[in-house]
Amino acid sequence: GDAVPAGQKSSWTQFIKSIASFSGDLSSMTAPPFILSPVSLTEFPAYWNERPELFAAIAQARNEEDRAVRVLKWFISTLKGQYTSRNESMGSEKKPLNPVLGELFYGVWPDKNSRGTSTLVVEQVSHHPPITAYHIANKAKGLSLQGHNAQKTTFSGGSIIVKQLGHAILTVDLPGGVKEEFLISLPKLRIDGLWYGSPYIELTENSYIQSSSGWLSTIEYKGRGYFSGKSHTFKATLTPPPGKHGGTSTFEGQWDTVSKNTRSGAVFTDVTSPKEEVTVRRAEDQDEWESRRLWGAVAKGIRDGDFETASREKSKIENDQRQRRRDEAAEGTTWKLKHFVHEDNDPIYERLGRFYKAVPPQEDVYVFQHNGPDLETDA
Ligand code: 0T9
Repeated sequence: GDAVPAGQKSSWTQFIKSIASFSGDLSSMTAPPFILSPVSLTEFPAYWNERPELFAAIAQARNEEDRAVRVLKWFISTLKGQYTSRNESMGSEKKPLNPVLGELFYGVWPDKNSRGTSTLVVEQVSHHPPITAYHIANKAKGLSLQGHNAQKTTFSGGSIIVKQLGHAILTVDLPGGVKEEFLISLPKLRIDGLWYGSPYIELTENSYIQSSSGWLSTIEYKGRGYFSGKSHTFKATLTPPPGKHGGTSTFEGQWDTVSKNTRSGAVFTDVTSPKEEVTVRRAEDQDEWESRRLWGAVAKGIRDGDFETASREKSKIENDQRQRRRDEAAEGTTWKLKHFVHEDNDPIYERLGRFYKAVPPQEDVYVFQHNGPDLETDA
């Protein structure tokens, strides 16, 4: 099984070798055409809300434990979109477009069956290294998710190992002005299938969801050949606040299909039904910094197999970026973020991360300024 097109075999081998010998920012490396995706990384935060009804359902919880269960259920149900959707839509994992500083992505999931409207604001807050900040809100349900993402990649045993940097905080508004927070850590990934030119992701090690109520989900990821013999396997353990006895529950199965409550056998997550992609304005109607308009000509080139046009248009964007950085340096100014403010320390991460001994013990944060476009009325 070799998915590398005849004319690109040597450039693919060359590309893999250069990954192997150089660990660092893969996003800026030039890859052979067949592995290019026409989608920018700024679109990826939309994966968090492609099951809007599961997100909204967090607001319907009866108590703290029930809320922690619903948050876990929503989280597990996003993994299929996050980590296998390129394989489904394009046949394999592909190299996304590397966002430029200031790139934006806006979207909405309209209200339906009284789940409320949810809105998405994404901004590329750093180019080198690439860092993407996002905010998702369902105002009617009092839910918001704020986070940022970066990656540290290494090469080992023929696979790319991706350590995700950054974290997400889910905030739930409770009656009486009380807020409950959930610190969500991000799993480590391994990209396999490289030699055959058909990369795919497997999740490894653990990730955590720590609630300010004290409930903690520990999610353990395994691939083929481990505890179930199937790929995309996980086991999640939900434990009560320190000092509270009993009440531990476990869930296991495949994050890309079905999982069950270990004790009762009841279905926990089922992502075999279609997901709901975010609604985005037509590229022609977008602002020039919005992802699909900014990358429009490059994306068209990639889709049409016209890689000469794609690479010419990509160079235009990169040259424009270089000129902007030179102008800023000459004027002694720096690029101003539009929707987020960077802070060196996230007090919520620090407070909640202590429960599970988060590494590192402190992280920075990009605080959303609540100045996104009026996406709710557009919907
Ligand atoms: C956050 C997600 C992340 C972004 C992507 C590693 C990766 C960039 C980051 C972690 C999302 O919530 C989830 C899914 C997929 C991740 C990407 C997969 C991938 O391959 C890229 C890297 C930078 C590459 O493009 C590697 C080269 C390529 C030839 C392998 C397909």
